[in-house]
Amino acid sequence: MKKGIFAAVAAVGLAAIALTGCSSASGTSGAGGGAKGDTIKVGFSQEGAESGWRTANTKSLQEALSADNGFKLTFSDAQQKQENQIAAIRSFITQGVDAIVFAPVVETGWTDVLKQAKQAGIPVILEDRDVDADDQQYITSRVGDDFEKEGETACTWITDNFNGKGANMVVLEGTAGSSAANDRTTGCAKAMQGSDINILDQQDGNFTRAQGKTVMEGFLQKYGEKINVLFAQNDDMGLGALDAIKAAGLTPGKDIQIVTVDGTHDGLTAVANGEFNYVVECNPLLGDQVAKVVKDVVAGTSVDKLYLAKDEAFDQAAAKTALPDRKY
Ligand code: GYE
Repeated sequence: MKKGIFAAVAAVGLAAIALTGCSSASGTSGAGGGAKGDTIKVGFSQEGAESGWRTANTKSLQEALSADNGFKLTFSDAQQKQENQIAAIRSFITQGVDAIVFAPVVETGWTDVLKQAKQAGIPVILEDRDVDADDQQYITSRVGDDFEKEGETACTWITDNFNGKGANMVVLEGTAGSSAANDRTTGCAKAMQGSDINILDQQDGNFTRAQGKTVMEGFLQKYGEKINVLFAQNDDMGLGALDAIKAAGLTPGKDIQIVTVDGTHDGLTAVANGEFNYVVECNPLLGDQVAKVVKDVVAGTSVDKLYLAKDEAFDQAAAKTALPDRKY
């Protein structure tokens, strides 16, 4: 991991929650192991496998939470279903893992299972998406990206290029109820305030190529050539939309300009080719920072409540420069 990628954000009054029963060799209430030198048992509940971003994120965590690095990892893919994540976390609690790492598919509805983890003395570390304010009290730390800032950066590019022209925009939103989608929508709205850009439509494309394509087909049938600009809340939905736009006889990047979030290899390739116009990065390589937080927590060392990755943004020239070294 390159130095300086993460900025710890120490919120006032949000010092790391005191963890009891997690750092002793015998453990208490089912939280066994974890003393210095012991293998650390981690349960990781990943929310799905819907995008290129997610593939890179899963790989990064699996590599960092490896046996060589002192971990025994139990991995579970919830296929974007909250009930699967709740079941996985319950099973981690029963297994008596030392720590739970969790990428929540949506923001709300976790209170019961998070309370159970806390009662069992098992720390929960979020990676990627956030839970809502009520449930944050049960979380030891979060390692992720600043989704609101990403949405604001994306839509600032749109206002810089389209404000004052009476332009029409459509939005492919990420999974309904996810913090990634909610916060990108909030950030975008901030940037759009006071502009004359008209949002024709915004719909959930669930962060997948297939749904991005289907929803864009619907937009094109309804609004056709009226659409000037598309904000896709991830690369994959934007890439799916490319097919729909081409099939409608329009040229992506020209007839309809496209801004996305993630900055995967496929996304940056589309910017370099001129099919996307601008991509805001969301770094998925969170594994090393997560592994460090887990080790510190299990050892009883205090950690920050939030570690945010630094994200860049790419126009065509920047994408061409970045592509040869792109890791995901
Ligand atoms: O942007 C998208 C993925 O939660 C930040 O989820 C993540 C988002 C990412 O499916 O591609």
